[in-house]
Amino acid sequence: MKKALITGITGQDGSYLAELLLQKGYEVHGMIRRSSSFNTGRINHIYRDPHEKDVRLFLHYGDLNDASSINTLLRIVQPDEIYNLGAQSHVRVSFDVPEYTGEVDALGAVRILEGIRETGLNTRFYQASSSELYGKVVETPQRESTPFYPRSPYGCAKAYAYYITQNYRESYDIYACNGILFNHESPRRGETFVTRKITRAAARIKLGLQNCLYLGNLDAKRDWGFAGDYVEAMWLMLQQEQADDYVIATGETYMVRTFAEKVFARLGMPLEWGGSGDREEGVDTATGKPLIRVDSKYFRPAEVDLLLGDPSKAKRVLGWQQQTSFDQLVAMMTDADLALAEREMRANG
Ligand code: NDP
Ligand code: GDR
Repeated sequence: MKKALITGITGQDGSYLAELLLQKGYEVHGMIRRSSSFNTGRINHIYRDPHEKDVRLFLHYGDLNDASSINTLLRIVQPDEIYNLGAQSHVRVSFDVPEYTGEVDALGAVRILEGIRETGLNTRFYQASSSELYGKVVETPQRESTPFYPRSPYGCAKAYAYYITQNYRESYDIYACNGILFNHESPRRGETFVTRKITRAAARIKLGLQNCLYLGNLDAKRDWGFAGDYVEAMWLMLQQEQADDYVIATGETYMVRTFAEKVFARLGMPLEWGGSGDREEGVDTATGKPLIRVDSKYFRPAEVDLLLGDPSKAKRVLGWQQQTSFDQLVAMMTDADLALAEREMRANG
């Protein structure tokens, strides 16, 4: 039975990847952080008491900032594959906590790679690299050969992790891959990322639980896919003869405002746009009520205006194919958040 270790197992991607690896018959070990309230909500449905029979999912306390916890985990688990998904993953927040973001997102990766090198384990390593590496537009669509121009402390930290992963591959012959993943979303997406923030608020507005949604830059363009499709690509990268780096994307890009329009339209509240800049509003065409307003506090000191990825290498070499379209993603997330808002309303009486 193959053993995998996942950092960031409690996050969006970690939960989908753990499901996938369990389905494939792996023994799955996840690093979790101690927190004062439960942070395992995304994996509770697959977790079983380790005293039961045939349990294949095990959770261990640790932290990417704590090399000794990483080394202990490597020694006791001896994983065949490590997926390094743990990160301070919010770009806007990285401007508030730049040093911490570097510790976790940049040095976290080298702590694991050093652990692999030191223990001499024959472990394959996946690094969660990001389209934020591309940052300011140099060329589109962005592909493996496109130069990097990160625009945030998060992007800079991920650039270090990207290069150190390549460096350990070349220096020590470690099977180490970078998945350069473009934005991917799901009903399990953190609630402060823009897609989920929109679907959650729109559903609550629909049910009268909230009046208005405040957003930042409506004109940013993103290449949004479904997280469930993208974790398959992570696994495929570690099953090849040679380690390499791959872009995973849909090849389509949409503005934040388009995502919002589609969500509100699906809920029967088609929007029209009025005002401009900080005063721009998304107005309900039926009632004339502003449902979206712009708040400049959500603008970033430096923005990534346009992401559009070219996944042709992953298609050609890995045989990876996206399964979920943009419209299906919008529908899936909107419907899930409507159901959640309905539960919230029932709970409130
Ligand atoms: P999430 O924010 O949902 O999950 C991040 C995970 O990292 C959580 O499990 C979190 O734990 C954990 N974590 C945070 N800090 C530490 C730490 N110091 N030590 C150990 N674990 C830590 O992110 P996603 O699932 O969306 O993304 C997964 C990875 O992929 C991240 O590295 C992200 O930067 C990268 N990425 C994501 C993309 C996307 O569009 N989703 C695109 C490209 C890259 P806790 O639950 O306790 O907070
Ligand atoms: P991103 O995702 O920064 O691309 O990073 P996010 O959803 O946070 O922002 C996408 C775009 O939407 C604009 N935006 C807003 N964003 C947020 N969060 N909140 C708002 O209110 C808002 N209004 C407009 C942003 O300015 C931005 O242009 C995600 C993360 O998952 C990273 O970890 C990952 O590496 C990249 O995707 C690829």
